[in-house]
Amino acid sequence: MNQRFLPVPAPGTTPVRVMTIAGSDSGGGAGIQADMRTFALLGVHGLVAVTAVTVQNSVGVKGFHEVPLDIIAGQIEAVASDIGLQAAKTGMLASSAIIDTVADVWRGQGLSGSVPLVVDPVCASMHGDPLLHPSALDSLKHQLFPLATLVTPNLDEVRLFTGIEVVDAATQHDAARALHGLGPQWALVKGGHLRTSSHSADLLYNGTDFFEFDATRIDTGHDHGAGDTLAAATASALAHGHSVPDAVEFGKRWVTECLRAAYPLGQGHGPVSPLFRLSR
Ligand code: PXL
Repeated sequence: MNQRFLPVPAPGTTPVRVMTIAGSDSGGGAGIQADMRTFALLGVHGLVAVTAVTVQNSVGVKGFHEVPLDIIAGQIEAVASDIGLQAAKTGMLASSAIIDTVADVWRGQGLSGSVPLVVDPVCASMHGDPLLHPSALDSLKHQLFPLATLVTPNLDEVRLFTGIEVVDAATQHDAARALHGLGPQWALVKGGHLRTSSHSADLLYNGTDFFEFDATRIDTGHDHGAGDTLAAATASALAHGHSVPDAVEFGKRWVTECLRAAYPLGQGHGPVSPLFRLSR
């Protein structure tokens, strides 16, 4: 799929809808805010289920408040039963109880198997601040991964879920097999953090075939929200009916452009930026 953008809806027509089930970032660069930026600039309508409200800036996450379970379930049910959606992605889910709730509602609303679900298994911020209780790893693995069309862990998350330390192409393949064994239809092992090796491609696997995506490494100190943006753009392409390999290729191209356009913000790490799409 050699496409930079998705079809833009004509004014007054209802766009394709994509839901994010994720945490809010007060700094506006990651989480729900990153997803909504990408959704808007790709011309899809973003739907939101807020799971947690983080208190953070460019330097770190100072804390977070979890949204009550009935409100999380209610948000998903309200929009699924009325507005409808063509894809969804999950980000920060914070706790085992929230993960179980999201999985229950996903099945209960009949979305499982009919609406593509990208699970970005967010465990910590780029500063290393925890965004998921360690006790919730098992819930992600056992409740949500089996419902996922695609899981998109980074290498730290790969280690937490599979115990595999990815150091080269061989261990990256092992990790993709192990992740796929946890139940998602597709597993993407992002090589972006493999800084010690010349090998940094992303590897996608569906139990039969491997697809490799070359990484154009953009060296920027401002990559806050990169994982969220990749997952949001991939989900948007899935919502338009693209295959998983095509959607991942599209998402990678999009996040690479957003990394190129990343900007400084505050005293710490700035966000990747889909705002480049607005320049003519
Ligand atoms: O980029 C991962 C992420 C996801 N969601 C929220 C975050 C972060 C990183 O800080 O704050 C709410």
